[in-house]
Amino acid sequence: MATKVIKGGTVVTADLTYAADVKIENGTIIEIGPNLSGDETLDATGCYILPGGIDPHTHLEMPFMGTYSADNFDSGTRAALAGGTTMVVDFALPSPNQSLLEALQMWDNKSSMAHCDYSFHMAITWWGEQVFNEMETVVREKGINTFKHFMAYKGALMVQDDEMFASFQRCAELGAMPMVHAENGDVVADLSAKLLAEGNNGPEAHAYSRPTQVEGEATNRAIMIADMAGVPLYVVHTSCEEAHEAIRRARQAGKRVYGEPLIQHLTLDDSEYMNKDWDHAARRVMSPPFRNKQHQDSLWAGLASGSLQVVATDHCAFTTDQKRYGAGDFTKIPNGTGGLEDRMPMLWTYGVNTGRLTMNEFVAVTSTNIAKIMNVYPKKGAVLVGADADLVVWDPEKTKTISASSQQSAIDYNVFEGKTVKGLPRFTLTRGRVALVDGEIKPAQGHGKFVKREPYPAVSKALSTWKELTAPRKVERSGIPASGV
Ligand code: DUC
Ligand code: ZN
Ligand code: ZN
Ligand code: ZN
Repeated sequence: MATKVIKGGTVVTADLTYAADVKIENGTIIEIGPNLSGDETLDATGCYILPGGIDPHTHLEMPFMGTYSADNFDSGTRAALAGGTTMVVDFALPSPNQSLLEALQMWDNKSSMAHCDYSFHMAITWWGEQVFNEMETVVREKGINTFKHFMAYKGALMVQDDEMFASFQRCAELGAMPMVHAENGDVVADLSAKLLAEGNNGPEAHAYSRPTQVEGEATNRAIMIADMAGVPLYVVHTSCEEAHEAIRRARQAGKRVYGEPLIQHLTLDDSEYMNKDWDHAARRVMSPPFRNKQHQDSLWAGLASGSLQVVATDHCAFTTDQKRYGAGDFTKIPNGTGGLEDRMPMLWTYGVNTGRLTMNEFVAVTSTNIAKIMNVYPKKGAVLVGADADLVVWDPEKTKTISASSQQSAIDYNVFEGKTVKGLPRFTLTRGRVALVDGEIKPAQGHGKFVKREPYPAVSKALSTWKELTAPRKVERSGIPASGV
């Protein structure tokens, strides 16, 4: 097998920075050290060699709000590679009463176009004996160890607290981890109806309908339910201090709770919704909505101090025409924004270049932490001998101005339009294959492979049955002497 050497660069990992060459064979890192040579050389002079980014939160070709998100696994993974991301994790989303395995098959079909590696989280969008049983197959045979729960989108994706509690307990015994979209869906539905009745039908009302308390309440509730189920918890798109505070407090109390701010929430604020141009504001409608500067500061502080662990995108891109489904009724604007191509350069520019994050913290929050959380470290998220050669040769001097006219994403705008970034990939490698050279994509549809993720050490001993879960049973009493027992 031909070998490649990345030469003359500085390796930056979550914990170390050192000068070394990196040698690759057969998609794997085989040697790291000085003065290496191989059949092919990639010049990394003046550059950092980082583990490829992992975006654990994307929605590619997702059926949602009467349409499909516009980026599929082709354009989505091209966007990822263009920005230095070498693995995406998407959400398989069963429709009501659909089998989890059938939904997984659908996502499996869509992902055959992927240019980089990928994995899936399974969403629990309804509850019943079939879901309970299929969860075991999903974990033990399909290699998926995370289950997403929507606490919002009432009447569509939302699950009730009792369903969440049951599913979390099932996760615990399977060695899987629940994830939550934490917003109180009942309150959102109520506020939305009131705003519409008052004649507030524009995109700014979307933000009014989802205040930070809605997120703080749901985050606290999910944390407590996870604690009662005895399972860790991953909170997606943490956007505000109320949610961050709940996560911080839980972690301080020894609970394994993780928080994931998005690059959009870190760098864009709620003034975007006040733009007089309807399209401008609607293009930025996502849930949770953008917040004010104080909340942004809280998220940056969380990343620096370790109370928040991951930066993702929730990449869920809709064209302007799709956004216009919500003209006259903000509740019908498809929720979602893009970010896959821009996450790493934006975080470097606004995090590392400003001194808010060290380079090692940058690697931790874009790659290594989530690889560990999802149990795929060190295959992914590492620059180590034996790890997949998912690597980025990062040029800290390279600049560009973000523009929809030059992006990989299929949509007609970019929420970061006009922002100048400094720090971009010179090369992106996916399992040793050079997929980006100086801004130019070398596409290889179908190169991407599904990455299996093994269960975490199970929290409880034996698997329960549906009958046991639903039968009347003795509830653990916390220290209160029970009379007559
Ligand atoms: N939020 C979005 O903005 N889009 C997709 C789903 C979600 O939770
Ligand atoms: Zn969400
Ligand atoms: Zn505009
Ligand atoms: Zn999402």
